[in-house]
Amino acid sequence: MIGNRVPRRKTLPGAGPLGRQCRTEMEKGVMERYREHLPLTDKTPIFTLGEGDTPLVESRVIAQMVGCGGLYFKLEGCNPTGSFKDRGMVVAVAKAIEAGGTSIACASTGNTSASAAAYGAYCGLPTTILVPKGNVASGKLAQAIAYGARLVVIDGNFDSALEMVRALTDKHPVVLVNSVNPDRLQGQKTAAFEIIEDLGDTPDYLFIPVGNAGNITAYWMGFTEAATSGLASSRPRMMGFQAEGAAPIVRGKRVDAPETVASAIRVGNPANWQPAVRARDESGGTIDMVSDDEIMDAYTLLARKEGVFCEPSSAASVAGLIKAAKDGLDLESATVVCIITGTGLKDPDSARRLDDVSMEEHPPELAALERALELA
Ligand code: AN7
Repeated sequence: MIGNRVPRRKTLPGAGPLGRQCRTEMEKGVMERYREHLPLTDKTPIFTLGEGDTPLVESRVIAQMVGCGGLYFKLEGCNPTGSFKDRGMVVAVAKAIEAGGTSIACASTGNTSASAAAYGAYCGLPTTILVPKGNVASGKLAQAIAYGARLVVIDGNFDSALEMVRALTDKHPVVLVNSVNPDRLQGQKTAAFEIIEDLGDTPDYLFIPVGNAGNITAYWMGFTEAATSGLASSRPRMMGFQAEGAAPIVRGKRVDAPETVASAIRVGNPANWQPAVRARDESGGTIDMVSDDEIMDAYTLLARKEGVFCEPSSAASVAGLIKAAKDGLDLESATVVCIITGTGLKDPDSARRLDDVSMEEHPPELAALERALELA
């Protein structure tokens, strides 16, 4: 099969936010497309930067490795700022404007801040972001700077930055757009609808990285609503994965000094801890952990064998799948989706640290190049 995109059920093009006909679902954006499933009113401003409608790509190599009948990657890095955060941010910012908000703020391991900064810029809302010192991938910082956000570096970890921004927004008229804001999760749940539309029904398993635990909570909400409304016949088992050095849910207690190469999920006290545990238990799934080595192995495998370049945190879903298969999970007749939460371009330094990279220098002469490539 050359075109390995799953055929999407045909949906007739309708009018988008600008009142014109849209060629694609992506042009409509998450709010227009899923209007009746979201907490939108006549007063909610509807706009889009082109979020949602991300590809579901079939695996060739990893599917075989883990003995899986049907394995798909949901490429959330294809969202406008390169991560899944845009689905929720567009709704959170629209609701903030509807409520009369004039500025927004968040704490972030990087992707939330990039997304807030983009939608803040689009809507003309001053955006303040608090990031932990020294632990945000360079692409994400570049985005915050380019979009013109007020960037505050906190000499502490993500958990202390979140505490601070919660206190700040409690006290001042600034809207908090972290995933403790319920509108964020409402927007993020739309990814579950897309998976069901693409596959025709719910998958058997959903593998997903867990940091602050908002996304696993949002997917579970989406799958639950889809099953209740008859869009899907059942709900998947939710398989969440934390990094070993930042695995409070797995260990059952907060981690004061979380540490992992997967900086996006370097979280010691997840805000959505309890809802994530409910998603795990109600679905008959698991929340487990993977080591940094397992994460980087999956990261390399995804890029080199599947053509999917993601950031290390995103690879935690696939590392989790490989681990579960090794531990004996039988996936032969299962349909499995791994959420690839963010693009690899967010974190170029992680790619450059791969130690087996061959880079050589030659003079600009064909003969020298041919010798080097053993073609002459
Ligand atoms: C690529 O940006 O928490 O479990 O502040 O960026 O919903 O937190 C990012 C999280 C997975 C974990 N993959 O999602 C932030 C932030 C990527 C991420 C997660 C994040 P949650």
